[in-house]
Amino acid sequence: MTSLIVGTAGHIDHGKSALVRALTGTDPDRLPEEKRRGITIDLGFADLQLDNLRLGFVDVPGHERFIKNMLAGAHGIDVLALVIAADEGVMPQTREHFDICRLLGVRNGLVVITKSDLVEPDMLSLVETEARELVAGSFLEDAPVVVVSAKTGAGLDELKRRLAEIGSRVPARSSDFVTRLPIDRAFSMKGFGAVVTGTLISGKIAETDELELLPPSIKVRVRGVQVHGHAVAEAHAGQRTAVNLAGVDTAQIERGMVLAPPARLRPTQIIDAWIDVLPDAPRGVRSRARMRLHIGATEVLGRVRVLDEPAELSPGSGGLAQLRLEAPIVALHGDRFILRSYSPQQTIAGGVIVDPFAVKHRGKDMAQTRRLLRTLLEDDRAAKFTAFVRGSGERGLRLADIGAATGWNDELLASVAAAAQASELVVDASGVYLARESFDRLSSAVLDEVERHHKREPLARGMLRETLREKVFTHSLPELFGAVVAKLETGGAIVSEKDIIRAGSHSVGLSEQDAQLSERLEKVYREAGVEAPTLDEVMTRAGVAVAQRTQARKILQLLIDGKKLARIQNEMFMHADVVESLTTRLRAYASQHEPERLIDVPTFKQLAGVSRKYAIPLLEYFDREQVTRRAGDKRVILKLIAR
Ligand SMILES: Nc1nc2c(ncn2[C@@H]2O[C@H](COP(=O)(O)OP(=O)(O)OP(=O)(O)O)[C@@H](O)[C@H]2O)c(=O)[nH]1
Ligand SMILES: [Mg+2]
Repeated sequence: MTSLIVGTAGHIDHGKSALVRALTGTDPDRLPEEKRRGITIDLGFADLQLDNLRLGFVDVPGHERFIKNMLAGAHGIDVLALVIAADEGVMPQTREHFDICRLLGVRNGLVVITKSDLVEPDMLSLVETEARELVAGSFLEDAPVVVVSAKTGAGLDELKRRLAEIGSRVPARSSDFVTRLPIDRAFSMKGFGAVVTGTLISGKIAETDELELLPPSIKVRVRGVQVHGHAVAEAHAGQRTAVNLAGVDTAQIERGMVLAPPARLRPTQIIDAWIDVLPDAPRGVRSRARMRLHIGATEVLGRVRVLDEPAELSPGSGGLAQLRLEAPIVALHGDRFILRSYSPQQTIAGGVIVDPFAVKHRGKDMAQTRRLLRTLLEDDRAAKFTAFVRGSGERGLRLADIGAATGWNDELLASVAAAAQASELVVDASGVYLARESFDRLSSAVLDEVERHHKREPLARGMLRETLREKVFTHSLPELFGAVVAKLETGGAIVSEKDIIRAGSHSVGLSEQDAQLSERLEKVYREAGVEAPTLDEVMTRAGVAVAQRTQARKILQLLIDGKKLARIQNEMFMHADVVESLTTRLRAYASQHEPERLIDVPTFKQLAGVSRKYAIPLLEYFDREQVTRRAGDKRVILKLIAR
């Protein structure tokens, strides 16, 4: 069974609703005001079964004032029924509706000349000629023109035959996209709560599904699904769908919001797009002009900034532009939209979303921006993926970011990512996709930064990881820091030790004078043994002049970094050889006191030959180094564990 959406379009009073009723038996005009005034105000719905084909009708108002409502229904159309009354012929909204359907990318349909009972045959052929002229060069160029009367029923059987024929040729909706239902109606039903309806443009919705209502981003649960007034286990793409929702109040739901799987799609307010201005538009599209954007079932105000030169798109021309919206919407790459002027309200242009999560572009990057956006307009998905990633610069993109921009489902995302990586333009850095050139730029920025640090601080071991991250990676996704550093480490360009990063080639080079100073300092500590001197004493014993002390402290740090000195406590240092011989003595003592391996403080003082002043800090040092472990007022001497 194939489900398709048939949309009516045409001038006011041309018989659209009467036609839908004659075909389906359902009057699409449901509002009391519609019945009273005899015009359609808002969208109406009906359905028709033709053998294996299930047609969902979306009937739109012809009145110029209700074009906004017409647009909310026109976005999901598979098959257009362009209705022209035989007694009036082509009228302004015949043209405007047809323009809209063309700009929205409708690909199938036919022309229906209604009210045939009201005119003579030669009038009919005149209207038919007029209709042919209107659709010349469009997707309806070779479409059937069917003449009917809703009043007498003439031509209705032929119309059904034609609809079935067209329906059999419409390709199935792509299954590459995640579920999306733009909401065109929300109401509450006693005992059920919130119900929303819309054309399910991709994916499926089943009972108990968890979904998200966007833009407000509210988690909801599906309590029930209906298609054409009947409860179903699951609704499919291409069906008029009603969903009963738990987790939300009807008052929170507005036409134009979207149902999608949780955490997949994201609202946006800055969009890069391609715009085509209608050849007979009353004006062009200028930068900074305030306009109405109609997309899916929503309307939003915003300003346009033309990205191409010149900064105005004249009637009949097309170009890249940025849309800055006054409220968030859900839009995906490839979505079609309509632009209408703010006042008077006229249809000016249509377009396609290129990058739904755009940034404000800087003039100097404009050429590159335009190149990437043009690549995104082509069909090659791997090239699109690469363009999205390159467009993100040094920030990088996660797969979920590309999913939110395109609506591609997991399988498609994975296969396109693989294809894009094969091109070698894209690097997968710990789940963040980054353009090769950005990866290289970040890598050389790291090397430059580290080198600069070594130049500035030749006696320092290297640079703090955090400082490096702050200097180079402020605009990148957090995973990138580790990924770039790891890559540079593997190549040997840098070495990272705990919280310090240094160049692979960096060794602290000492001048002749500093080397002598270093030796003198080391000698002082070696000779002091366990009687660790204060820093002042060290300076005096090593003969360091007051003016030299800052330098001497740096050299002390190098001795610590190089593990020549051990920090016992604060500024109490001992030579590493001294500590090591103490460790050896401790272990020898332990092996004579198996299996307890216990030692108390007085015994340790004796063994080490130190006073209490040094004994306690030393024992605490050994605890930290896991040579000993405190057990009451004694210590267990731990066994040496081979690493
Ligand atoms: N004689 C005759 N009258 C028709 C026919 N179809 C519609 N009408 C009449 O034309 C008027 C308008 O018909 P609708 O179906 O409401 O027109 P519409 O295109 O839906 O109008 P809007 O929705 O307001 O744009 C009504 O009075 C209908 O009864 C037809 O085939 N023959
Ligand atoms: Mg109507």
